[in-house]
Amino acid sequence: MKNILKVLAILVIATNIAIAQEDPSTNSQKWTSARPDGHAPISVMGDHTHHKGEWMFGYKFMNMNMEGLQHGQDNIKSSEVFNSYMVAPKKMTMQMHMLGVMYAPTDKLTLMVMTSVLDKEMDAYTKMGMNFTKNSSGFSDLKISGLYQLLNKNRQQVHAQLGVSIPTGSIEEKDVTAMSNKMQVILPYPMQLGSGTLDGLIAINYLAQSDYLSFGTQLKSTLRFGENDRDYRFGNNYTLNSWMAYKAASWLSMSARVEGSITDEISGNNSSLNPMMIPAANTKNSGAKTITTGVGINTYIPTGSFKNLRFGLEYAFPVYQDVNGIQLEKEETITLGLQYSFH
Ligand SMILES: [Cu+2]
Repeated sequence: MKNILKVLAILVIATNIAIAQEDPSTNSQKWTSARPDGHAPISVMGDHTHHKGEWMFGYKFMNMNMEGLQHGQDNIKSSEVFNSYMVAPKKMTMQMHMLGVMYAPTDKLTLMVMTSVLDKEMDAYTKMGMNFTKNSSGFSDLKISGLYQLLNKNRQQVHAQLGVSIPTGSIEEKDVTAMSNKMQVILPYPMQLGSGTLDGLIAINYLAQSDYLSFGTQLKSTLRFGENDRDYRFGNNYTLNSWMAYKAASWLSMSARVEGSITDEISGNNSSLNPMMIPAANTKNSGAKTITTGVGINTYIPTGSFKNLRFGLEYAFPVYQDVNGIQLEKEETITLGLQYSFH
């Protein structure tokens, strides 16, 4: 993990030097979003701001896969799970449809609202080898944020995000399992759709660009307070996300991204869940430290009647994961999205 952080630090410094040296005559210019890499890789949220009076509508689709078992940093066999639990998870997929609206009442302030629909599926099996599938789907939490521009000069921008996540997502998702005698029972923590708590979102972004390169970094945290109606609270999350992009044409850029993320353990517990049933029903098997990398493309229409229409695609995969207790292992995440902005 240390080596990866070192590589990341060197990349950050090298890009900044490259950007600073490339064209000194443009140093007085402002940072601009009017280019394909004017937006971050499509998986990143809150990476850009808008000009006064500008609207943006966006749709993103994310597909995340998890498969195989992990204990801390190590892969384990199901027999290790069955020593302590009745059921072992096999794989889980999460699909997310996100709809977002952005509006800038001033050049300094951009407002952002995002709602999403989740579709989760977990395959698991009992010690006796009986396979079964659990599903949950519906709206997740509603996120409302303000993005405030703190600096925009020398082709660099700094902006902060302050927001709230309103618990519109259900924490009462139920399904029939192999162990529930055909009854609907409450599903484990990762299968729920919302946090059930009012959460704070806070982030700071730094963006820089030159004629052909751009760089961005975002430090973000999701801070959760209190306890939900089921007497628990998901762990806080802290993320450092950095990306670089190369503008290959006026309409196309290619990006690379590295994200370090820490999620704390769940506190409290839902007393309707049996913590001996499946690892995901036990709060000690929650939270992780991960490093994820991603490669992607952005396209942008710079002129004509579809001006400011964007498409982005990113493929991301973990290069390091250290989970608390026993959890499913993260595999790839694919994100794609369309964004359209207008005055
Ligand atoms: Cu936008």
